[in-house]
Amino acid sequence: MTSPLFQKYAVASKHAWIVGDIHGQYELLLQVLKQKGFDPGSGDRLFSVGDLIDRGPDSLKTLQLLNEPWFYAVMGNHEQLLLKGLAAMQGEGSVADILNWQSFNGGDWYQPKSDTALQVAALLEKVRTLPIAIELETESGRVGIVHAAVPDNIWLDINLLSHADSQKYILWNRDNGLKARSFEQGELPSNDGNLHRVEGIDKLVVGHTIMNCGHPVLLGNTLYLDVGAANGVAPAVISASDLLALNRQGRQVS
Ligand SMILES: [Mn+2]
Repeated sequence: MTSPLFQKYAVASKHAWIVGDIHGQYELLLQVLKQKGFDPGSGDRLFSVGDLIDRGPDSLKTLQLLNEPWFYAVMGNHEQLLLKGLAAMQGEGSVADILNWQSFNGGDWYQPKSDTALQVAALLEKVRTLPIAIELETESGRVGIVHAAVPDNIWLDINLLSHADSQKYILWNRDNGLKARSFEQGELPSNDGNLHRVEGIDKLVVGHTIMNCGHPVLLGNTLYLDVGAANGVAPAVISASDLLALNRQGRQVS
């Protein structure tokens, strides 16, 4: 059960690392990877929840991570904004698609007919074919990765993935992310694993909704990994082995 939209990888949990939203923070990402001892030469691989680009200083460099053999990503809503914006610049779409990316969502690093534009064009097929979901199968359990959320808290009906409505939900929905934020702020009484559990997967990792507390938040079996790279915070990185060992009581995830 695999498709271009849903990619599965069998990988040792200690070699699978997951990174939250990067948003152009290339240097900060490299620092974190160094700190964590991430080493592609030893077989380490990095899986991204999407939103590689926009808002931070080095969006082209973070998009070019797609060229690295050790780097994998699901599509984020910012990659979708880029695709729609670029299509509109070619006459397939509306001015609103361009403004929505470039004026309202940090896509102003891209200038048509520039050297950057040429380099983005060289990556476009890779962006267009990013999966919506990735599943890691490790010796310690299975990890699901999508950008924002999974419909009905169920992992994951592959038939949903080709529907535009489901894709929109998976890339944009903030309901659970806002719950995680409320939980961290003490506004949600229970972190009962059953209440907030996503069925059909051991751990789910998402980004998209910034955890204002500045560290990842675990609610149920979902780890919310966007710590605010859009605002200049270093992207959060965790190994699958650490992730799978987290219990639902864990508040602070370093
Ligand atoms: Mn996002």
